[in-house]
Amino acid sequence: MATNRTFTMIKPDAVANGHTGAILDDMIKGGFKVIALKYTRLSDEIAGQFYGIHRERPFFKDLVSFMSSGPIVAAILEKDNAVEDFRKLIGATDPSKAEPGTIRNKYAKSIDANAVHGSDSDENAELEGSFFFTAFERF
Ligand code: IDP
Ligand code: MG
Repeated sequence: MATNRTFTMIKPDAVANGHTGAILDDMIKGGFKVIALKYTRLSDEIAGQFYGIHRERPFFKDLVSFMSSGPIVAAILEKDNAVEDFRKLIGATDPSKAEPGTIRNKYAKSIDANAVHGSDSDENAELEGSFFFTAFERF
C-alpha cells in the first residue's frame, strides 16, 4: 500500500538560479505539505552515499560533483499517494521530455542539472528522509 510521504531535494542548479521559492510554491500548490525542511550543502562523500545506488552508472562522478557544487534544499513532503503524485508533479528525468507545467519542464536545463529530486518508491522515500532528517526535525 502507498504511504503518504516522499523526499525531495531542490538541486544546486535551481537554488543557484533563484527558483527555490517558486518550486516550493509549486509543491505546496500541488497539494503537498512540508513536514521537514533544510537548506544545506552536500559534501562529495554525502552526495556519493545518497546516490550510491547509481555508483556503477557512467554519470555517477558528474552527478556527485554536481550535487555537491552548491547549496540544496531538502524536504519531506506529505500527501496521499505522495511518491507517485510527486513524480508526476516533477516530470521526466530529462527535462526536454518532461510534460509542460511540470517542475523540471519549467525550471530544469538538462538531464544532469534537472532542478529537483523525487523518491522513486515508498521504501526509498523513508530511507532518504531518514538520511537527512532526525525524528526531531519532522513536523
Ligand atoms: P530521477 O532523478 O528522475 O529519479 P534517476 O535515474 O534516479 O532519475 O537518476 C538520478 C539522477 O542522475 C537524475 O536526476 C539526474 O540528475 C542524473 N542522471 C540520470 N541519468 C543521467 C544521464 O543519462 N546523464 C547525466 N545525468 C543523469
Ligand atoms: Mg531516481
